[in-house]
Amino acid sequence: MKVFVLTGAGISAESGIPTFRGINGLWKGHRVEDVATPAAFTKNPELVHEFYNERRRQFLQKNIQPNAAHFALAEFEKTHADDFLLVTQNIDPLHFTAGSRNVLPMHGQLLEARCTVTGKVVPWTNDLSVRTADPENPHRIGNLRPNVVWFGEMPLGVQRIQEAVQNADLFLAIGTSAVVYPAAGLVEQTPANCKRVEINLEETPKSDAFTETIRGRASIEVPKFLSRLQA
Ligand code: BJW
Repeated sequence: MKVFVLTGAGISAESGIPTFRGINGLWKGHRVEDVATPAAFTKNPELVHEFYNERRRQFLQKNIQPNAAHFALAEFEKTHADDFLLVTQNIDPLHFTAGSRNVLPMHGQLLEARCTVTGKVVPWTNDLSVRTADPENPHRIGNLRPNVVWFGEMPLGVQRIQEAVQNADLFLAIGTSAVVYPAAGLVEQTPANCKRVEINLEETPKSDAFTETIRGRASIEVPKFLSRLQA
């Protein structure tokens, strides 16, 4: 069975990381759409750096840990290693911390920085600012940005994602609002005979495209669904 899993902010909500479009989905009065763009970074890089610095610091707090949904996916992968792809829109490290291996973070990772001149990506756990020096070229100042994908930028691994989704036997979407493309459109690219399952607290604009919708918390419903699948 070829398994394709797509995760969004909802899977990390119970680990203490706020979702984007929930009740507390605003950051200091800004919508994510107004901060997570190349134009916002050009216009006000300090504001954008501050947004990501706060989130990076949060990701590094000891109390931010994977929950039962992350762990259940990592365990499931062990028995489906060859036919399993976990595409996450999340920039947090929780799937990796939980032990998942075949993970494709399509919107990048916040614990990495990228040089805007060379494109080189390096692990990064400190704050960034317009005064940050590139550790490899200390004379280069202010060229590092968070290695994340903003609106209008190309998500990572799109070709691999499309190939996998077009061959999937099971497509499982967990905790994503299905409003941001191309992730939102993936369910519609699955083969006709693919089992398509959505796990979310709420209905989404794509719920009708699924063959099964499970309403509930990821930490409860993901382990339950995966153990039902293996039974
Ligand atoms: C729970 C739960 C619990 C809570 N248990 N559930 C087609 C149509 C219209 C527009 C476009 C289009 N194609 C492209 C666009 C433009 C744009 C776009 O989609 N705009 C829309 C807003 C309309 N897309 C892009 O620009 C993308 N690039 C692109 O398309 O390039 C061209 C291309 C062409 C062809 C092929 C391929 C590419 C780039 C998008 C980049 C998005 N970046 C962000 C920021 C990343 C960095 C950061 O984190 O700051 O990614 S935006 C933000 O939204 C972040 C997320 O990954 C993404 C999705 O959010 P997500 O994960 O769904 O979170 P929420 O908060 O929205 O939802 C949480 C859900 O969980 C809710 O449903 C809750 O109910 C649920 N939940 N607790 C279960 N405990």
